Amino acid sequence: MLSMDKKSFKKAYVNKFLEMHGIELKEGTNQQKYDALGSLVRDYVTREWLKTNKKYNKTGEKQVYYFSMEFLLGRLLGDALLNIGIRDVCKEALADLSINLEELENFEQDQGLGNGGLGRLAACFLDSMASLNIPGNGCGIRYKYGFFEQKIIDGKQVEVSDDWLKEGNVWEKRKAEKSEIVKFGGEIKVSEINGRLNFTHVNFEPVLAVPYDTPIVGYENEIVNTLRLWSAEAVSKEFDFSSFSRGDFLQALKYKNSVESISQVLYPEDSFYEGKILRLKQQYFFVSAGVQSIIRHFKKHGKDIELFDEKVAIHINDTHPTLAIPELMRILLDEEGLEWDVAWRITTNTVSYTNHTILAEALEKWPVDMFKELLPRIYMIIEEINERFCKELWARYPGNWDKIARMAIIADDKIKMAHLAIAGSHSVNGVAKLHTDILKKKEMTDFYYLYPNKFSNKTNGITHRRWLLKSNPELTKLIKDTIGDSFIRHPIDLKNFERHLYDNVILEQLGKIKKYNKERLANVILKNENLVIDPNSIFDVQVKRIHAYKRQILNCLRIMDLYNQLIDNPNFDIVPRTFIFGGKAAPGYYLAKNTIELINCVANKINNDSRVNQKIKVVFIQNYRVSLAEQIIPGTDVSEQISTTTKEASGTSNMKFMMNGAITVATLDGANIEIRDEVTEENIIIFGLTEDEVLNYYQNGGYRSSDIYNNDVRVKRVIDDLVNGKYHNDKDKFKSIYENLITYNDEFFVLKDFDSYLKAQDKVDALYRDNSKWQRMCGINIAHSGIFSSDRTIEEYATGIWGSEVIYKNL
Ligand code: 26W
Repeated sequence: MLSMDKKSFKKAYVNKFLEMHGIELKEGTNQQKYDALGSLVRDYVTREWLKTNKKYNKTGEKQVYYFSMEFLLGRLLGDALLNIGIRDVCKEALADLSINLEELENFEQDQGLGNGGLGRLAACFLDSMASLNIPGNGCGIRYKYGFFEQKIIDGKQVEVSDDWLKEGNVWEKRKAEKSEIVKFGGEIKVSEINGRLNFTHVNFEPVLAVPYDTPIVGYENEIVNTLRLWSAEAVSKEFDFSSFSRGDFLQALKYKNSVESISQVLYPEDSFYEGKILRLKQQYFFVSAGVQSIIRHFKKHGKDIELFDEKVAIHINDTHPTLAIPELMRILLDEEGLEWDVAWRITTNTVSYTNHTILAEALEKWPVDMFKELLPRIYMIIEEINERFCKELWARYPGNWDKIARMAIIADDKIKMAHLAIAGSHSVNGVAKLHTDILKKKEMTDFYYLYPNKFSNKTNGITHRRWLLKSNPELTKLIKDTIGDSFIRHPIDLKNFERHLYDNVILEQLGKIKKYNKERLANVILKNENLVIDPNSIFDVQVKRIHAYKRQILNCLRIMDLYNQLIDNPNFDIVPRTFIFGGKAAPGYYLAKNTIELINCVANKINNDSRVNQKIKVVFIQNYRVSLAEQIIPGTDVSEQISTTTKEASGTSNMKFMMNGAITVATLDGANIEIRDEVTEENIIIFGLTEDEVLNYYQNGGYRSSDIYNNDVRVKRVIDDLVNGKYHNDKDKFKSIYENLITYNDEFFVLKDFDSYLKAQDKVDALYRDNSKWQRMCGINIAHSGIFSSDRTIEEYATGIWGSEVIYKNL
């Protein structure tokens, strides 16, 4: 923890400002003030960063490298201030200078290099590794353009590119001297030298991978770890082009553009695999650069390559970085000259893999022809891995061709990345108990029987530092004042809060804090959406990617039904509610975009109908992202976690909401089940089909959505409302939703769960009327959220998978 008083901070800040901008503080813009503050804090962090690296080099501790296509960090200033322990000093010092810290923080662009759950999980994990003193590094891509910015125009999503670097980025440090060369295309020349095959890559296209390092600050422990993101550049003129002809000027320009496109933009799909060659290039690009730099660092410190797996763990975040396996093999075989079996032992001991989805359409399968041409040597190695793996299968299941074909890494001219990831790693995990069970008994069952010991569950978590301490300081203070601050280092201690939930003063304070946060959120909505909402109404929130399986449509149909009821019966007594939605649709995902439009049309109709708009309102907040989530979640009463059971691997926003005292309305899916187990049935509202029912329908059929349409008048009415012009002049506007639910038999059981969902919502209404009961439920959720801190998750990875030495020197 940095010790710093207000006076010296003020002095340092004023100096920094002057030095950077050459003008006086009072003449500066807020952007300039932010830049100076960021730069000052970065300087403080840099000192500890250097110290940490020195310490790691000295102790030679095992290093973990978390490989991920996505890191969804959000803003860094507030986090860094909190973690180095000077947030309060800084806030007060700035206030003396008439500067509001929170206002300045808004000038930081979100680092939005991820789509959703998987990318944000990677960010929470980095924070927990640093805070638990685990030598953990991130490895990914420095996309020039992050996840697109969403604008809603005439109710429709419009995508705008996210030029997040335009004002500069004080947090990153370009390390040109640590660049690596990544080779694409070309041919492999095979020769024999001293009885050993030798592979030489010729005529390849070289790409320069330049690392940009970002500090990841641990919580008050003087540890600063590194996130290394790679940027693709053309190799310099000095590069030896003997094996690669750049030809004329136009050729050179073409080469430059093609190289730079590699780290140009993040793919905005998070559930749909689209075998694009550029994505394959991205994957090999960062994985190759990452593995090369790990080996270079390892050897620089004079270590024996055969002990590599004792000192290095590489974790792959879903299958996207699976090429780390053949890339490590390539280096160990071709550059280090190891025998296959030794290289394979080292590789599999080093690599571990997490699966994040069972959606079949998200599985990566690269076409052999495309792959071979782009990565000839890597393909040869995968072929060899496949051959040896199939031999192992043959020995185990002689004659069972079906099984072997099903499990092979290469089949039907495709490379199945999940199979390669399982065969080439020592550990495979799912992200919640239910998800892991489904992997074992369905999706990966053949592999589970082959390698039962490789499989384990690691339920996701969230960093309570960002999602409680930073985003909800008022609640944090109440908890601290009530149970002390041990929960900050041991989030499980939040349990001590439960004892106090029979104290009316505490309940009242909980209510006051929620109200305050709702007022703040109402202001954000007023500012961003120009809509007035009532902080006395229930804030009912569903914010996440828009996807059929997450069932925003179920939520929307329920609102349409409520609207019908209120019109039919003006005396219908409900607690006023504000329905808040947010989330982005993949640009090519028509149904998801249509869903956004429906929500906006329903909002427009309801909000302008004076018969109901004092009781219900609907808001779609544009451009949902990490920094907005931090403002929405503390001000939420009801958290909507309503995915079709079995489809949501875990979910993590469910954990953020509970930690901030919201009541969850949930299906028994993903981590919702574990939340229920923690808080008990009385403190969560569960509805919908069970796992067995869903799996049974998928396996044996028997569900007909039209039967429900014909038999439930409320369902019939809202479905008809989709296509009768009620919400849009163009009656065909929401035809895709109608067809999805009726013509195509409602793959995600929206209509099947409709009745049960309405009952769940009635329960919310009834419970909310009993204020102290409601506050107590909220308190119980907070008290039981500690287990969902990513510190718990990371401890499980560290001890169960990575073999890191977990040292809690600050406890
Ligand atoms: C190939 C395109 C693509 C890109 C990303 C397919 C799939 C993905 C991710 C695996 C999708 C994702 O973010 N999954 C989410 O991961 C979270 C963290 O484990 C879970 O909490 C969510 O339930 C899961 O949907």
